[in-house]
Amino acid sequence: MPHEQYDDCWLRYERVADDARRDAYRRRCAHAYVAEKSPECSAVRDEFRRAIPGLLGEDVHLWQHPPTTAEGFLAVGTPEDMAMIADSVSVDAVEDLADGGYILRSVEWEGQDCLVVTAPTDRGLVYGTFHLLRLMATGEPIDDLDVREEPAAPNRLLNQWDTPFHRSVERGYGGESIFDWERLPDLRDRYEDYARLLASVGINGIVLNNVNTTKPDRPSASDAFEGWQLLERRRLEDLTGLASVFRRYGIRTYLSVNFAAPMLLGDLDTADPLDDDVRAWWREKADEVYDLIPDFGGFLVKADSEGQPGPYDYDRDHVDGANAIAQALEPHGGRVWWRAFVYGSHEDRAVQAYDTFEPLDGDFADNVTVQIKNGPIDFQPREPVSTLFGAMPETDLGLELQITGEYTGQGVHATYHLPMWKEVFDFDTRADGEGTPVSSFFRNPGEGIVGVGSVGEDHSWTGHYLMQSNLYAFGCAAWDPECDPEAVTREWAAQTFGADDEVVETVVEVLRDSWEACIDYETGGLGLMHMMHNGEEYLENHYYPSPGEWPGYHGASEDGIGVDRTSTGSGYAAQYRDPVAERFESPETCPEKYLLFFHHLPWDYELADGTTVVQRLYDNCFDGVEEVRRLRDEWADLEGRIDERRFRHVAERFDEHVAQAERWRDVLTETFRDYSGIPDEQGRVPES
Ligand code: GCV
Repeated sequence: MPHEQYDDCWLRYERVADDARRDAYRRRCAHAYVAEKSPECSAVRDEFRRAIPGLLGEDVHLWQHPPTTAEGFLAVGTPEDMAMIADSVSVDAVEDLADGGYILRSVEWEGQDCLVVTAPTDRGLVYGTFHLLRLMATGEPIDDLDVREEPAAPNRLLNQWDTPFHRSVERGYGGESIFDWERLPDLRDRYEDYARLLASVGINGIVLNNVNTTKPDRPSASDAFEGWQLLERRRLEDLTGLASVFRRYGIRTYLSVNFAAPMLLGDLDTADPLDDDVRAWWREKADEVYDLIPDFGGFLVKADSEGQPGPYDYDRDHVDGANAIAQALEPHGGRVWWRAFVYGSHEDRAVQAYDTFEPLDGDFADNVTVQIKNGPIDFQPREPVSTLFGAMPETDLGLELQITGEYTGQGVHATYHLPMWKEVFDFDTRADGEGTPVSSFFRNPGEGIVGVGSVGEDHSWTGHYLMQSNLYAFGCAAWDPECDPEAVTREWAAQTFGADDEVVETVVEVLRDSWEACIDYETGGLGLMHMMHNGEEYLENHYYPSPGEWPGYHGASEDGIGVDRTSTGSGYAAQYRDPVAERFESPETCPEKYLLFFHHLPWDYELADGTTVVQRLYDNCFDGVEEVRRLRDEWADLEGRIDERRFRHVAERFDEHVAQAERWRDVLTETFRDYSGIPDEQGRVPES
């Protein structure tokens, strides 16, 4: 049943239109046996109860015991749950699968058409179920299935930047937090629906609160509590029910913690990680957490970053800090995710994370993961990949991506991130042809891929119906970084907007082309970035153009533009391994898309096709706006083919998107014109 208060996103389960296809589904899935043994299995049963009536127009018959009957059916369980499963699938093949992996197979059993969903763990049964339902929701045949799937990255985590007790979400554009902290342990249906959305794309962990554990992002009516207080016993007790909701869907709960918690919550006068009392405090706290939430995942820490406390306060380093907390979690199998987002003490912030963390490689405890943003700056529309990937072979690493669109138009612009993430995954850290792209990392048990969340209380969850796609795509890319972006996008569009091919094709095209358009109008497309307004007003922050605030990031002067990050500048290029470093070091070989990130070049520097730098910047800014106009027109053509609510919402967003893209174009091109004194060849940029 559709929810009135909020959208069903891609789990709509609308009736399958094709009669023959529906009959085929009915033959194998109208009856089901799901092993009766775990919270995950009961979630699977609930999902069939929701999905089958929607897809087939009739209730699913769920057996209490393994059937012996003469009807086709669906069996969901591990091989030991049911003889039929063990007989249909090689037990060794199932046991070889990684946690989360599953097999889906169409089989004949006692003369009947049946289907098996099996896995070595119950979490895999949840994923296998969602895979099967996705096939049915997109009208795919299921009569000849032989699917074997397992995740590439063992940890696929969501980082909520929700600020507890303030109900807000930092950099969230979908309304206030869905988590009603004050009312916990009361649960809302929305929590379960969120867990379903996450599990349907393979996400297996959620950090419930913001990495900024002391700082609310904006004023709130409630000033009673702060995020770090989630570690108080009574708050932890309140969280147990929420953790159970996520557990049913194979999702472990994590918390962000404040490094100074022993002082904030305990009565210690230090948080020095080498102090015995501090270490004992963390041990006791970890024991308490696991006592209440036995499958708790661990702690995420932002330390010595943007005003948060950290080991530097005690002349210790990141290893000391991370390991002190890790030793407390270790007996419980918990893990510290320690962020590498540090800047402020180097003239070029790009070099700092590598300078700080690379020398520490090999010193972190086994249950520490160093969590690194995809690029060296901060989730800009396009950044070169962080130099830390491939530089810390002795350390478990996590890749942090941003699902929410902090710098890509927030809840207004339709900017799809999957093509950006693919560029990150495909980046070859050695360029030596030996297969070391970023997608080949994050395979160790302590490694993974992390997405900064985007959901809020809005009907659309993400503040923009089309931007639900970023959440979906994140899960798919974390599961399989080598995924085909076009296939993922089509799958999302078909589940979200139904089986109308024209709608699906248009949505796929709009999403595919949106990212490059954003790069063009927000940066000029040659590797510039970070030219946004840093206003005090929450909703203006990082949204409007304001290159004048950030001279160091674009390096514009009368003689040229760009930042010298070669050996004559900050030296960032040399942090890559050769031959990548060599390639970035010279403007002749540096890819055009990163050119001005690595080089300060004259305005009239000639690019490969003979166009000057300044002219290319003008052209790209104008092309970006044209592209957004084209995407808006494509969307407008869908009127009447999708429901009014979503059509209108996206159409209105597109009007604003075009207006804001024009604003970016005008501000940037005038800046380029003012510094360079060189007019646009086509006369589009007014003389000031
Ligand atoms: C959660 C940037 C963002 C902050 C964010 C920070 C981080 O500075 O603007 O909102 O804080 O990154 O990733 O820690």
